[in-house]
Amino acid sequence: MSIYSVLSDTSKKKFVVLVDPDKPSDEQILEIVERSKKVGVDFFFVGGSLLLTDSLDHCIKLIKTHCDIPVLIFPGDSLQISKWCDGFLLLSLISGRNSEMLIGRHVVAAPYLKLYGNEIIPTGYILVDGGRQTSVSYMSNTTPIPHDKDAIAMCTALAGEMLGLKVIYMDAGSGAIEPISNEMISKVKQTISIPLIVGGGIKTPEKAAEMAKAGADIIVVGNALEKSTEKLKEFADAVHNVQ
Ligand code: 1GP
Repeated sequence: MSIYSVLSDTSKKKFVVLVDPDKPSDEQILEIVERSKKVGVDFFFVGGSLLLTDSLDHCIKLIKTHCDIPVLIFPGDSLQISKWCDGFLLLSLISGRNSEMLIGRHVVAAPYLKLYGNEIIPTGYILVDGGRQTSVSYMSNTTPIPHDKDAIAMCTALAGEMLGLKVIYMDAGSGAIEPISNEMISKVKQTISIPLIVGGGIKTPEKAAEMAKAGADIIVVGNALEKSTEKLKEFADAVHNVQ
């Protein structure tokens, strides 16, 4: 079964754990994997705005040798490519006007992605202001959509769908103070017919459930689980229990 066919089955909400390959030790990664298996985490996203080590391959292989949960690369730049992943979110940063992030880096990455045979998920990536400048907005040299400008987010997502992108990922950025509002999620969801991934600054299972209820098909959590995976089950259950 292709990754996209699972991603696009919006009949059941999905929960994703984001792993920054630089940060956790092998022991921590294995702990995340063991807990994730028990609670039915749907995917791992692996990547970061700026990696300081060449840990990407190692991290993906470690996860994959210990579980069957699909691993998708959520790339911070065109260096974050691996033949070991199950899928690759080919992000076009459609909230920005930096041509490198819209198409430039993709040109560099494309031959490697073809060589490795990764399943490509063409993704409309939309950054939304989460109350402070995040690594991703700084590194991508783009301005996020203002937090309360729902109409801009709706039209951006719609244009992404019309261009043929297969999923929309709305992100307040890792460690955002304010996650994306339920109103914006709900309006974007009503505007598009492709799956909607939402992440950035989601600190509690209750918030994750609220955002899934508002219309997010897939919820991504990174930071809140980095120091401790204690709440992983609560997060996964909170999202999975939303009808
Ligand atoms: C960031 O959406 C992800 O790109 C996750 O954000 O680390 O704040 O959970 P957090």
